[in-house]
Amino acid sequence: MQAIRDELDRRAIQIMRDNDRGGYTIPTHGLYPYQWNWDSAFAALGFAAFDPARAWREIEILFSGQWLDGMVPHILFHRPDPGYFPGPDVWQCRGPLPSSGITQPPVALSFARRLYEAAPALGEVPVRMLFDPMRRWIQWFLAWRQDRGAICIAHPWESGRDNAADWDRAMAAIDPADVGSYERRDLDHVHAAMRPTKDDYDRYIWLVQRGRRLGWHAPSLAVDPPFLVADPTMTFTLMRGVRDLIWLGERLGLPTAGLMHDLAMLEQGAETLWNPAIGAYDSRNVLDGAFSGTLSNASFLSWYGGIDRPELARTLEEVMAPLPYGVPSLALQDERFDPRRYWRGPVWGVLNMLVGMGLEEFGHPRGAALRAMTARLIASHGFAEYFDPRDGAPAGGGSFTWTAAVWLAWAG
Ligand code: 9WN
Repeated sequence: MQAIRDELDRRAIQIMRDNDRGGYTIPTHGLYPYQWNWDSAFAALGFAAFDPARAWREIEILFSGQWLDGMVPHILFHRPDPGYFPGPDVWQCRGPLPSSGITQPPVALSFARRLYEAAPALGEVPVRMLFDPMRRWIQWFLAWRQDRGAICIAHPWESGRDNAADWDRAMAAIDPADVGSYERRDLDHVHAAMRPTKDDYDRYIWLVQRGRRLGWHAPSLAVDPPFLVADPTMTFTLMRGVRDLIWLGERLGLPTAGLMHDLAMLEQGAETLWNPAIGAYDSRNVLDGAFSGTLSNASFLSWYGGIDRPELARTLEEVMAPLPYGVPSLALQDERFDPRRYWRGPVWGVLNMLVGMGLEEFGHPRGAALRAMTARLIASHGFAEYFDPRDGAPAGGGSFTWTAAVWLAWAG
């Protein structure tokens, strides 16, 4: 058993090294050749297991792309690569580095605390350096992505759960007739049945074209937004990030004024995402006020955010019961469940980890069970991007950084 573990450790470390581009890590060769925001944060946790200084470098480079208004982009295009669409020429953003014009779930805030806790002497300087940039990112979320205290996405890619069923109705309200022609590159790497559809992509690109037309200027983008959905992923990862930043500030004597108030607001915001009809947290379309009625893996992030909810534990039991490898991106019971299509059914190591870590912190036995299931999944099916939740068949890209990181930081 120990020999198998050691071999998996070795393979995970090798994947992280192969995907290292010198200070930042790509998610996987070919399909995703740039630095992605939340992937990088997971990468940092993976590096922390064998190279803590390299772990901090990952986060520092991520923040080197922060915009003047505080946003930390979802992709940093350090070196042009024609293998990914849409690249920097399509986004046309004007941050300090070529980047996309939207953000991603701010797990980097919380993982900075984990890195610090693992090696306080090494972490003190980076935390002091990153503290104000981290606060400014939080303020950006509250200024430009907040509705009734919940945190919203202005593009499905912001949630990190691109084609989740959560956005179906909100996406259907967009008419992308004038999107023009474009060439997808993802289908060169992964079978179309495992990726978002053309209808999805037309809308993704149409939203990028709108942002570009408005110069990615936050106040202009906020006028009559065509897509705005309050999302449990964003709300709970930011809530957790604020808690962890308060912890770091108190530990190092850095200014935390205002953060307690932000936290209280996010806790109220989370209440607006509780959908009694499904007994779980749900996405809420800000434009028409309607819940999406979707049991996703993000529905169970409240423990990670710091909120325990007994009714939610019961719903989690029902969602996990029929499946062997953890929390699916869409419940099997949902008629839209599609076991290989990306965020519409497959199980993802990263989401299993966030849900599981939260449960473990509250002492729920399901947390340890989820960790064991994730370990079994990776040990038997490798370091894929995501997996079929029924039999664990690997799907999407292979040799994936965040799956390696989940093994090193949590499951293994
Ligand atoms: C768009 C890199 C990213 C992840 C997202 C995942 C996927 C991109 C894509 O890959 O999104 O951002 O092109 O499909 O949905 O969570 O960060 O791994």
